Amino acid sequence: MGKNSLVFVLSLVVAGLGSYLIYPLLSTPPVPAVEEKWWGPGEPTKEDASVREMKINVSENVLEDLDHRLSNHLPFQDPLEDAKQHYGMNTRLLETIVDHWKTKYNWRERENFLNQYPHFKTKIQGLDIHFVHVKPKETKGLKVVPLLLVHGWPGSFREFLETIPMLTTPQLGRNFVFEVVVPSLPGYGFSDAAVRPGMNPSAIAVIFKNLMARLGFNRYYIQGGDWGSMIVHVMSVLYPDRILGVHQNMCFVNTPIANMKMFMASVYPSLFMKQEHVNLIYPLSKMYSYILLESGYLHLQATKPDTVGVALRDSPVGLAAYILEKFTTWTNKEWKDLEDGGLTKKYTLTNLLDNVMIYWVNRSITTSMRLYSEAFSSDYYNQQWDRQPIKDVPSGCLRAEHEIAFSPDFILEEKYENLVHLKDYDNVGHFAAFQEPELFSKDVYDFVDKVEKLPKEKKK
Ligand SMILES: *[C@@H]1O[C@H](CO)[C@@H](O)[C@H](O)[C@H]1NC(C)=O
Ligand SMILES: CC(=O)N[C@H]1CO[C@H](CO)[C@@H](O)[C@@H]1O
Repeated sequence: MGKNSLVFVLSLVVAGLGSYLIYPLLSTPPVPAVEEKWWGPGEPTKEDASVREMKINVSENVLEDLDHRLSNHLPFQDPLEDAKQHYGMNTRLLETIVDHWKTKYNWRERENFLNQYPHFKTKIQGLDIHFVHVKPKETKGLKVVPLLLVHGWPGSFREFLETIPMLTTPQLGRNFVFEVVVPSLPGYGFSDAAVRPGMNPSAIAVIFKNLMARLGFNRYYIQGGDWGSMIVHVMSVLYPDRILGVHQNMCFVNTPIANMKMFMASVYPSLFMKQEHVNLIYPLSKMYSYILLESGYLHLQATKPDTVGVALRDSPVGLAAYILEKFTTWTNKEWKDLEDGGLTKKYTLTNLLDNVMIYWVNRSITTSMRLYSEAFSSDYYNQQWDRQPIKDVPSGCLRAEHEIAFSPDFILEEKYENLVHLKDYDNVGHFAAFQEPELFSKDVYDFVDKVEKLPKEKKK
């Protein structure tokens, strides 16, 4: 064989091998089949399908025990000089939080606050699932639009409560109003936890589809951030005929092709995106070192949730430090440089402690953290949900400046094939609904408005 034909054959081999390797990355894998499993103890039984009203009413014992633990915790380790929040939550800040908890925070009052919304439980696939369900006050001449709001970790249904009055009250210039359903994820807050492995985001998607069906909703909108955004993504892929539109804060694409594109775009980023977005993700080394710095908890929870859970279930001050540290760093990247962690700039300590209490009163931190282990299991990973685009379901993204993961427009297009709404917000972080209830509600209204006005063939 001559030299030229050798080169030719070699090029063929390389091209063949290259496309063999790349092709599977370019094509969309089939939608994984998701079974309707039984997650409760024992064998599946015929289920009580009733929807029961419930009031949050924590027993006196739990509150006395909490008081005792708050008053008798061991002295905290002094922070290093000038450490701010760079070594984790600063214990001076924690002192302030615990002092507020002991002297100003009144759980019975907070129960009244939480109970102003109607709470329910219903049995689904062996688990008692808790949710808040609020109908609009006034509906004359308006279309009532069902909306499922899905929280993540370390949040709870609490994050959405301030948005409910706006979402369920008619707004000037809108011809629709929402009827909202806000569940606690299985293993979170007041929902039961699975007793066997496998409660991953797609399993939760099935449960929430069944919850909505139980309430008589077969066509509805869905919204989610954090794990909620993964769950609503899966719902949109599995149930496109039920989902009228999907709105996410934390729209994020994590496919091999998207990552390659991000890498290639780094050569000349301003060719691919607006300057303000360039600063958010480039240089990539800055973005990756941020991810490394802030994702230790994720690795821990994805591998040994039960070990760290022992300590967090035993110590309310430890639990508060662990949870509220995230409300500092994830709300604003710069708050790590503040002595007081910035928390009261966007939240009140009382509201933040409601969220901690929702983890404490039912000791749900361990079961909540297990979601990471299930979502990072090889079983779940092999289903490759990240690579499933949302095809026809109209999609909307609230893109916050301080979100923990940022995907620029040219990357989002890959996953959201019918993206009808994309809006950037400065000075907003990961917990958009909790942090900015008005802005958040308005963005959801704007999104649904756009979808409702779409020509028929673009709608679901
Ligand atoms: C909570 O439970 C206690 C004791 O069972 C009862 O006396 C009280 O009325 C309940 N409160 C609410 C708000 O249901
Ligand atoms: C799942 C679970 O343990 N739920 C309990 C959590 O706390 C509330 C309030 O005390 C109880 O009513 C639930 O039964």
